[in-house]
Amino acid sequence: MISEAVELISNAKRLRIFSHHDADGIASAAIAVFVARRLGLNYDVTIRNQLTPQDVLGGSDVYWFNDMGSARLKDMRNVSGVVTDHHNPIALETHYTENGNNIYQFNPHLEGLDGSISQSGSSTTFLFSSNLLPEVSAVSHLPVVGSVGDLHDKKFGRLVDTDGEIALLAKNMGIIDIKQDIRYFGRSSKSVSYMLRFGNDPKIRSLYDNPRAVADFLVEHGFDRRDLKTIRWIDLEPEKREELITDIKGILEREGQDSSRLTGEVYELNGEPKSSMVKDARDFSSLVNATSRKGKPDVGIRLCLFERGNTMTEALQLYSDHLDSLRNASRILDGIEGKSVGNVLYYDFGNALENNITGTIATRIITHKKVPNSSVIMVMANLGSMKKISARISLELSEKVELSLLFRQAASGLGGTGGGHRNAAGAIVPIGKEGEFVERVNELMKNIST
Ligand SMILES: [Mn+2]
Repeated sequence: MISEAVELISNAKRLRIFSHHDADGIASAAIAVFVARRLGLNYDVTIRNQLTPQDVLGGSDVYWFNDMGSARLKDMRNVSGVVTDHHNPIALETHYTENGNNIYQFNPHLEGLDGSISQSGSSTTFLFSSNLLPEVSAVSHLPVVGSVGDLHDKKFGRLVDTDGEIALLAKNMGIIDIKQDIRYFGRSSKSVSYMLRFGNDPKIRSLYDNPRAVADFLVEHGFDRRDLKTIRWIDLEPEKREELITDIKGILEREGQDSSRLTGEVYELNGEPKSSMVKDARDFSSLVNATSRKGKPDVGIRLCLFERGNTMTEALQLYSDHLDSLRNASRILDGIEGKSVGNVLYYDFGNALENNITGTIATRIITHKKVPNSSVIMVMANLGSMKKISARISLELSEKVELSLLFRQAASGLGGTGGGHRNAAGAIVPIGKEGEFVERVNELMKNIST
């Protein structure tokens, strides 16, 4: 199967690369672009939140869908190409030939792996690409960026299975460094005080969202008050990091929390100077993600493929704009009442939220608000005549529930579509049907827990 798929791409007169709009998708697109360039193919790239009906109609070109496509196989017509995805697939064939299609599908779910932990979209693209072009290992940092962007390191405190193996390859290639360190977000992009204030896995109860307590803690550890806003984790000497980690673990234990989650594997890009805001792979992924959310995914792709200078300047501006959007959304969120139907807690922003950050906001709510482990968090926004819905559930609940299947089931019959992962899913339904969608999800949840 792989050799047929390799042949199909290699011989493409025109290659149409499609990819998802998050960091994992952009990293995947960058890998595909790297391959297409090296093979001298004529190609173009389209970044989508969701594939349009037009995208799946096929034609004489060869298609390569990345970090998306598996949920839409049954909508495809006369498509010749490859799907490298890790979202829950709607058809389990590696060679999908219904409806005039000639599609090779590579997806960890077909190998018995959990696509939400073991193998990201960019890892899937990378794995397939290594058959097309061995030199693709030169961009083996990209699956690491994509995997941490999709939070694949969250459950075990490190990347595992295929994602972990590719990280090791990137390390052996000298492209990334793997370290044991604090796992809070922002090692190279935020101040230490920001990290301790908003670090949430685990939350330091006495410091969480408590700037004064954080400042006192850091001053006690020899920090100058004037540096608190600027000094980053990555600027600290190893001994200082050790000292802080030991003391934070002590606090966590006194607070009765699992301190082992504080540290784990972190990934640094060797090509970035230490002063870089995106030395840390997770910080890099959030920058790449921001370029795409702000409508400039090409900037993210170029960053992935080592362009710096003006590209970096533009990316940093987009990142700052993206943070403004998120701050705005948080403000609106504070003024909006979540509505509950059984275990579903949902927030409908209508037109008040950019519809490409519903997932980001859902992640924020489940991470930062006090919500029960049994809740399904949904964030909704208008998308033309449709309602875009993004949902998150806790890792605990996702042991029992495959949210993507539940969303697919709830949306079908309402004139909508749904899909995604075990713990993070999305749906689009016609405006006016969202109430019914919530009811259906709640009913389906009941069947599972009883
Ligand atoms: Mn992905």
